[in-house]
Amino acid sequence: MLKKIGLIGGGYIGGVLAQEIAQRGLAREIGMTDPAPMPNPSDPPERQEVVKKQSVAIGKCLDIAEGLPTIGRDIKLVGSKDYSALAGAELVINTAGVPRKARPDGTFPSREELLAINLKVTLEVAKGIQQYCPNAMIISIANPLDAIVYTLDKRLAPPKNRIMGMAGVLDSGRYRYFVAEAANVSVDNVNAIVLGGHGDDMVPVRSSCQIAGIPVTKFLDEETLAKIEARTRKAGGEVVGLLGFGSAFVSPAWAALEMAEAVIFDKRKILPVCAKLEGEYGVRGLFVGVPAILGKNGVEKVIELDLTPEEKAALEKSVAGVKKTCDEAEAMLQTL
Ligand code: TXD
Repeated sequence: MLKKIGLIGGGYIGGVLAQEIAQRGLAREIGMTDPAPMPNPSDPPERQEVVKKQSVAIGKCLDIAEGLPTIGRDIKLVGSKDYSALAGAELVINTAGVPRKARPDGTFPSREELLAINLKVTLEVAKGIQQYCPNAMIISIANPLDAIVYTLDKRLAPPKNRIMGMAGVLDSGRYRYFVAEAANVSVDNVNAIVLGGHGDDMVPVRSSCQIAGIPVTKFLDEETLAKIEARTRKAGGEVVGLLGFGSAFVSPAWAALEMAEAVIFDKRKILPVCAKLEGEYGVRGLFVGVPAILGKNGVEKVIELDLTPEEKAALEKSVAGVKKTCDEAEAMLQTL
């Protein structure tokens, strides 16, 4: 159990995180920060006064706190509109920013299209962490995932094992779920990993996908696997299109908590993590989804897989996409 976990952003994912951290007893204190709702300067002053007193973070914390006697947990919950609720956090999970949302015509933006708005938010987040919990381990979830982690790293420069992004556990979970469904076996039996950036070029690695230790190709034919891999790459968008109001939020929260638990309980669990690479997979200075051992020091070790030539080429393409978004982020940061 940690002394304190800080949650940056108290929206859909932040809400599930707080609820699950309380339920699982992962920390003695949860601090949640979110500026919402923000007064609109064009509203009448009376309305602005009302909004100033409202707070999603304080409200969600109070809601969960009032349920603690029912679930039998003694935990402290602190919410704030500024970043003060993060004070003393040993681990922070960042979800601050806007999610993808279906447009009226049913289309939706790519994760990369969120960059301009979420980059500004990320600069505030970095300041908040710097001020209130500069030594906290960081798990970042906000999109575009790889470029936001990269930006936090540029601003905060923590030891490279103490900052990571969550996407691979979710993307691999999606891959595993689709394989389990098609093969009609337990999700527990399916082992699979998705590498690369958290975009539509992510790389589901068929050569390391197994059912109870047996290669997946023994169970599913080429056509089925190709369809599953294509669906995995677009799985985030599938949920965005269905929900209409935003993006997936329960599965991403559970995925981040699998990472958090590996750290909190020093499990040394191998999970796909968006980690800073310094030569592994031929990549330097970028955050990319790769398998890594997660333990009390965060990213303890990046594991290099033997990939087929096709998988290697797919990973190179995905990394090129990550680099492009990070270069765009760098250029935008000059203007902010
Ligand atoms: O696999 C993954 N990494 C992801 C990432 C899977 C699904 C969703 N993913 C991304 O997570 C998504 O594209 C978003 O960028 C984040 C958060 O998604 P969520 O669904 O929780 O979005 P919400 O409900 O809009 O919550 C975001 C909250 C919202 O309440 C804002 O008021 C708040 O962030 N926000 C801020 N919090 C702190 N500090 C600042 N500056 C701030 N600005 C907005």
